[in-house]
Amino acid sequence: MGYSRAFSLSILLVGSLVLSACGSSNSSTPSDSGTGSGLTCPKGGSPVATTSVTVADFSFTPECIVVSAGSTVTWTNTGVPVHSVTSDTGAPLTFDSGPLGSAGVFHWIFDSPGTVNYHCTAHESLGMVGTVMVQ
Ligand SMILES: [Cu+2]
Repeated sequence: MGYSRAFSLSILLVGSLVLSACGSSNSSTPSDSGTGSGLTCPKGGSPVATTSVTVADFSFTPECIVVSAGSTVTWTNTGVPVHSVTSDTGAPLTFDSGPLGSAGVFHWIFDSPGTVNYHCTAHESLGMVGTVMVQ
């Protein structure tokens, strides 16, 4: 009984991955799925190769990272205000840290290549967004 549901979910994830390449509202989104050296972040520039992101000062630092498939990315709230790490609508996968208080830590494993945009639910309007590029 649970089988067909799980199967259709995985199809949905694959489909979303394709759509996500053009899902950003930024004017210049790289449509290249990212092979090797030429990765460009949604806001421009090259992604930083790291699996650790600091959540503080109403931003994610580094804002745009690149990891290899299978990596676990760790976000740590080093500030005081509560934030979240929440995948964008249309991202190839769905995650949500929920409220991440001071010293809070969130982990997520990125299994499949692609670009995952995320945001802080409370502060997206302040530009608190980030990107994980998975190779
Ligand atoms: Cu926030």
